[in-house]
Amino acid sequence: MAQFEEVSKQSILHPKPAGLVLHYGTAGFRSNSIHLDHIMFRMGLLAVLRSKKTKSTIGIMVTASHNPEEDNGVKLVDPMGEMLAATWESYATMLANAEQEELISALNEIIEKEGIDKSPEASVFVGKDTRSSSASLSQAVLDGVHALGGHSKDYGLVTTPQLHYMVCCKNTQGKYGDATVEGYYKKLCQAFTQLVGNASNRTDDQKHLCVDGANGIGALKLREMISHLNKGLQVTIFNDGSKGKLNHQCGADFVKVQQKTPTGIQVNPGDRCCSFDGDADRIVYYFTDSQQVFHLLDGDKIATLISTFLKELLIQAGLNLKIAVVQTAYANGSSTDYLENTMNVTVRCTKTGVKHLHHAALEFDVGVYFEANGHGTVLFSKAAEDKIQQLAQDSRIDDERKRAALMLQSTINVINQTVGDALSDMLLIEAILAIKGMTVEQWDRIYTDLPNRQLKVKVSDRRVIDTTDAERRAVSPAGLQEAIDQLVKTYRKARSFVRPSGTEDVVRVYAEADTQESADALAHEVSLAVY
Ligand code: 16G
Ligand code: ZN
Repeated sequence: MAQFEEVSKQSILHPKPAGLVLHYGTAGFRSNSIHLDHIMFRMGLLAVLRSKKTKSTIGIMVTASHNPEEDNGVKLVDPMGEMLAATWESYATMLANAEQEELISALNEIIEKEGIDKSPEASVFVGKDTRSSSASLSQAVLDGVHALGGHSKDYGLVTTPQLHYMVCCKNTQGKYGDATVEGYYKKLCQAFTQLVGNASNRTDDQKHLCVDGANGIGALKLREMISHLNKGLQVTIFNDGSKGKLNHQCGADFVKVQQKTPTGIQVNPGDRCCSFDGDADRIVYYFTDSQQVFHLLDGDKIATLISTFLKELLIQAGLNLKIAVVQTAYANGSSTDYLENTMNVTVRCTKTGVKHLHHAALEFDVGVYFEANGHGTVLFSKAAEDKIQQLAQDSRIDDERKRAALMLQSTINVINQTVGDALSDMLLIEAILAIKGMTVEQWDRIYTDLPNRQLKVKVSDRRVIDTTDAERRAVSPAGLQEAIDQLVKTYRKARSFVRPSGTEDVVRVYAEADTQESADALAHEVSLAVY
């Protein structure tokens, strides 16, 4: 490619520190922002190749999600708005770690292996979060795209799920919606308004929600979205970035891990609250009761609420569609038990990481997937969407079926099927609570979480731990699983597993049992067995 000269020239402006090695992990590259300039430039290059290969628009998001403000990161978005294909993750790692003088041959290697035709135009959508490093890092991405002759569209400050949405809209020629932030708000808000039209006599109290924006992009975008809602939702935004630091003692990850209210939020007992994470692809709900006890409604509770709602609608509509919930090993045992034995819903367990859940959810007509940490969405198969569409337009059916079909149709429109989306999930949850006339306390009482504990263990090499059965059992090192089994046996309703983290240099330990003391003790004992 004649462009290679330009790449060589430009790459000198984005030099790789010799010897630095980074990996494209579960959620792309993530590190302290000072190490990332060359990575960004090179991901711009890679996105151009991916775009030529798929003959589609590719997305690049500059964010480090719930990590501290000093960190940053980058992930690529594939044509339908999904995560980058696994084979390309290894190209990303290879390209990122090529020393300066090896860069062109690394590009050539990818072109050859993938048989990339150089002639198609390349198109790349770029977005960034509110971190102070994001502006210059996203410029480095754009430099990479342009150096290899690609076209770019810079969306500037957007949430991660908004960028996924734009990519999908563009590649489906607008069938999924308009590839603009305005189009995103219009689609979601219209569907929300239609849904809550089914809720009779909502009081102002029921319309009110407190949102912790993690001092990030979610707060900014929520404020924009609210203006499209015609007062259908009354939101008080805390941690909107005007004072506090991004993700510092706030946000969905903090609330989930610490199991407490974030700082910077003033609420009364019973107030319905939720927290976004730093790029607004996760959401968790919570409230404090009159005894000042904190109650968390995490991804499992959200999945239960949504799947119950959808199952009821499918029955009312008389539609025979297969619905399933996809979870990970972190799902609370009570949620799995409730879904399988009370709701009679199929439950699947996959490895941690959005792409695994997403993939499994695609196997069903209606696949609801959520990680306990609050990342999740609902996927409707093409066949399911068509059936719902047809029924909603059928003039011969009775009112109850019609109402259910229309609500299913609005649910399809309010949910961002490309990836977990805090803004979109929030609208769906708020609509369901309104339609069911349900308070956050009633939602919480659907089932009671088993007490649980998560710990991190630092070991010299976390990769010696290998797991199977969706990370629920360790196959190496020898003897570890047997030791865990023995420990679990000594507690009631207990379960525990260990897995190497995909994002940090630690081993994670999870334990649950009938009391908090037991869960804490079991987690501690298992972490000793890991050493
Ligand atoms: C990443 C994943 C998230 C997962 C987490 C686990 C994506 C977009 N994000 O943030 O789904 O829960 O990693 O981290 O896939 P861990 O491997 O360090 O426990
Ligand atoms: Zn995130």
